[in-house]
Amino acid sequence: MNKLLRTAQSLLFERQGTLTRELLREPGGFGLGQVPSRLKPDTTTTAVCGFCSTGCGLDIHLKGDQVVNLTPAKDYPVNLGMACPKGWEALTPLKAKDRATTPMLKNDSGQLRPVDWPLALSTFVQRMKAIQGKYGEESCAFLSTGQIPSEEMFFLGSLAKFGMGMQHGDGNTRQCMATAVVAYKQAFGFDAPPYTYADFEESDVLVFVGANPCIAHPILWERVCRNRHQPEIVVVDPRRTETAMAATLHVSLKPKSDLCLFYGVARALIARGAIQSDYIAAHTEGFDAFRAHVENFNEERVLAETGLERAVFERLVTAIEKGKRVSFWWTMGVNQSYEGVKVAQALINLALMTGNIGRPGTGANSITGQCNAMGSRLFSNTTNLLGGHSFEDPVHREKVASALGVPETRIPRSGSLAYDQILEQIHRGKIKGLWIIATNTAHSWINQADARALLGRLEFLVVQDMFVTTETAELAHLVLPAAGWGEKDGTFINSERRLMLLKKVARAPGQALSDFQIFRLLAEAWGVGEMFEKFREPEDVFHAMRAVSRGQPCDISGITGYEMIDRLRGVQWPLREGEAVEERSERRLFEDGRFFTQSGRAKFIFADPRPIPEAITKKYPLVLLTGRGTSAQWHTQTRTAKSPVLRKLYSPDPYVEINPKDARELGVNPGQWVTVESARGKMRARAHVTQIVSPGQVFIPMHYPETNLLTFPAFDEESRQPSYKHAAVRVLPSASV
Ligand SMILES: Nc1nc2c(c(=O)[nH]1)N[C@H]1C(S)=C(S)[C@@H](COP(=O)(O)OP(=O)(O)OC[C@H]3O[C@@H](n4cnc5c(=O)[nH]c(N)nc54)[C@H](O)[C@@H]3O)O[C@H]1N2
Ligand SMILES: Nc1nc2c(c(=O)[nH]1)N[C@H]1C(S)=C(S)[C@@H](COP(=O)(O)OP(=O)(O)OC[C@H]3O[C@@H](n4cnc5c(=O)[nH]c(N)nc54)[C@H](O)[C@@H]3O)O[C@H]1N2
Ligand code: SF4
Ligand SMILES: [Mo]
Repeated sequence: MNKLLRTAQSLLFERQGTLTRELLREPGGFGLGQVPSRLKPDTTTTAVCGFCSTGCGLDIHLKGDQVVNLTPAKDYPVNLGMACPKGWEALTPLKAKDRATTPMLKNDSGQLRPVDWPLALSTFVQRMKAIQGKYGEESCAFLSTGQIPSEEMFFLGSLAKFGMGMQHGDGNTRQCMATAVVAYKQAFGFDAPPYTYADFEESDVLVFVGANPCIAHPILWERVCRNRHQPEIVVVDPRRTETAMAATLHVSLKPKSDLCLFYGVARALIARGAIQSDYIAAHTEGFDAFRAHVENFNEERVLAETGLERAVFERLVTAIEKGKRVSFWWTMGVNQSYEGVKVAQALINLALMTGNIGRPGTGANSITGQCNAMGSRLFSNTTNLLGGHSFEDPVHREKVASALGVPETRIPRSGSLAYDQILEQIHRGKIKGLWIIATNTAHSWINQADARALLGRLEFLVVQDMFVTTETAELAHLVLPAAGWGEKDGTFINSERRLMLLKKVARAPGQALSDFQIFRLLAEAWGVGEMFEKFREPEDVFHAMRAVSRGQPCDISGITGYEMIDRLRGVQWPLREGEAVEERSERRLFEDGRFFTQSGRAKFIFADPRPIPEAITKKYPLVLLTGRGTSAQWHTQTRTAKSPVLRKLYSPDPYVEINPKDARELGVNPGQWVTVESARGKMRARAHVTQIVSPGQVFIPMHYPETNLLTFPAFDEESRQPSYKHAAVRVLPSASV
C-alpha cells in the first residue's frame, strides 16, 4: 500500500516537475520568459489600466523587448488620451524591492523562508487536504478579488469549487459592489449596469450620490467635463468633496439619511405630477405600492432627518423634474451602508418613475470600483455560478457542467457564504484553511483587529500576492509569488461593461508566476489537472467564458477572441454570436424597455429606513466617515506607495479631516497629531482642519492600515456588504497611541 502511494506520489511529482519546468521555460507566455511572445520588439501596444474600473487604455512602449514607458491611448473610447497619476505610474510598482520572487513557507520559528515551487505546491495540497480530511471539505475556503483578469477568476472559482471541493469563496468585491449587484438583480432581473460612458456627456442633469469621481474616477470626471449641455451637476454627499466643489448643487445631507431623502424626492415628484405614467404602466411593476409608501416622507420629515435646507431639497426635486435626460450615479457612499440595497433601489425607482432609463444621458448607474469588479461579479464563481447563473438551479448547473466538461456532481448546490460569514466560520472553528488571492484582508476588512485575530487562528493561511510585505502576507503560512498587471494576459470588464485586454509586456521577477499559471500548477498538484486540461492559456478560459455566457444577459459568445477585443478597442457585453459591433462603439441596455425579470418589467422595491447601527454617544460624539483620499493612492497602498512620484501627491502620515468648529472646541490645531478612538480601537492621525466635513463628522482615508481599527462591523442584510462609512468615534487632542 505504502509502495503504491509512493509510486503515485512520485508520478505526480514527476508530472508536476515537468510541468513546472515547462511553465518556467515557456517563452514569454509565462513568468520567466524573456520576450512576451505575442509582441514584436520595438512596438507600442495598448493595454487596459490595472487600477480603477474606468478602464483607460494605455499605450505601452517597448524598446527591443524591454518596456520603456507608457502614455494614455489617444484613440481609446474610454479615456480619449487621458490618464490619472496612477495610470501614468502603472509600471513602477512592478520593479519594487519587496516583490514576492519565490514561494515562502513559514518555518518552526514563525519566519517566512524561501522554498522552491514543487515544495510550495505539495505543501499547499498536503495541508489543505489534511484539513479537509479531518474537518470536511467545507473547512477550506478562499477569498479573491476584483483585480485579476476574468480568466484567472474563472479558473480559480472552477478549480477551488469543482476541483478542490471548497464550497465557500468570496472576494473583496463584497466590500465594494455586492449592494449594487443585489439591487440590480432584484429590480432588473440581472446584475446589469445599464449605461455607457457617453451618457456622462449626454445628460442635462447628473446626480452623483456617495461618489467622489474627481478622486476615485478622475477620467470619468473628465468625461463629465466634456458635457456640452451645461448640465446641472448634483452631488449628494455629507462631505464637501472635490466633486461637490465642482458641482452646481451640493446636497450635504446627514450621513445615512439618503433613503429618507430619495423617498421624499419621489413623493415630491409625484405631487408635482413630474412622473412618466406611460413608461411606468408599460415597463414597470409595483408603482402603486411605492407611491403609497413614499406618502410617509413629507417635506418636513425629510428636512428634519436629512438636515437639509428647504431650498436645497426643492432645487434637487426641480432639477430632476425639469431634466430631459437625467442620470443617477452612485458609488460607495451608497453601497457601503447597512441599508445600501434599498438606497440603490430608491435611485433605481427615481429613474424608472421619471422614464430616465434606456435613453442617452439617463440611467440608474452604479459605477464599479476595481479594474475588474464587473468580471468578478459575473465570472468568479463565488456567490453566482459562472456567467451570472445560479448554483441552486439544476438547469444552470447542467449547462455550466457541459460547457466546461466537468461532472455536474462537482458543482455545489448553493452559493458561497459571504466574506463576513467566512470569517465568522473561522471564528467558530469551522473553517481552518484559507487561501487569499489578490486582496489585503488584514488592512481592508472592517473592524480589522478582529479580522487579524481570526486570520491568526487558521491552521493554514495561503496568501497569493505580488508583494511579501502586505499586512496579510505577513500572517501567512505560505506565500505564493504572483505576477502583476503588465506581466500577464487576460481581460477586464470596466464599469460600462466593456471587455478590454491587459497584456504581458514585462516578465515577472524571480520565480513569480501569473495567477493563471499558479492555478494550473495547483490543479495538477491536487490531482485534478485533467479536469482543466483545456486551460492551457488565458484565451482558452476566455472561450469557456463565452460558452457559459451564451443565452445570458451578459452573453459574450459574439466576441470571437482577444484579437477582436484588441482590434475594436474593447467590446461591451452583451454581444451574441453573429451580432456585429463597430469599432469604438458605445451601447446601453434597456433601450426597448424590456428588463431581465420574468415579466420583462422593472420592479419598484422599497422598505422603511432603519436605525443607524452604531449611533453617536456622549463618549463617542463624532461620526467617522472613510473612503478614498487622493487620486494617487490605491487602497492598501501595496502598489501606489512604491512610486516616488505618487508619494509626492499624498500625505505620508494618516490624517483626519475635522471641521474648524469641532477643532476649536477640542483645542486642536491644524497639523497637530491627535488620537481618533472608537469603541474598538484607536489610531494616531494629523488633524486636517477643513470645511470639507461638517461639524460632528470626521473623515479618514482608507489607505492607512490603522483606519479599519476604528470601523464598526455592520452589514447590509441583503448584500452582506460592510457599512464602512459610519462609526462613532472621539478625537483626543493628544496622540496617545
Ligand atoms: N484614487 C483612487 N481611486 C479609486 C480607488 C482608490 O483606492 N483610490 N478605489 C476604487 C474602488 S475599489 C472604489 S469602490 C471606488 C470608490 O469610489 P467612491 O465611492 O467615489 O469613493 P469613496 O471615497 O469611498 O466614497 C465616496 C463618498 O461617499 C461619501 N459618503 C459617506 N457616507 C455617505 C452617506 O451616508 N451618504 C452619501 N450620499 N455619501 C456618503 C463619502 O463622504 C465619500 O466622499 O473608487 C475606485 N477608485
Ligand atoms: N474603511 C474603509 N475600508 C475599505 C473601504 C472604505 O471605503 N473604507 N473600501 C473597501 C473597498 S470598496 C475595497 S474594493 C477594498 C479593497 O481592499 P483590498 O483588496 O484589500 O486592497 P488592495 O490594496 O487593492 O489589495 C489588493 C492586493 O492584491 C495584490 N495584487 C495586485 N495585483 C495582483 C495580481 O495580479 N495577483 C495577485 N495575486 N495579487 C495582486 C496587491 O499587492 C494587494 O495586496 O477595501 C475596502 N475597505
Ligand atoms: S482613471 Fe482609473 S483606469 Fe484611468 S488611469 Fe486612472 S486608475 Fe487607471
Ligand atoms: Mo472597491
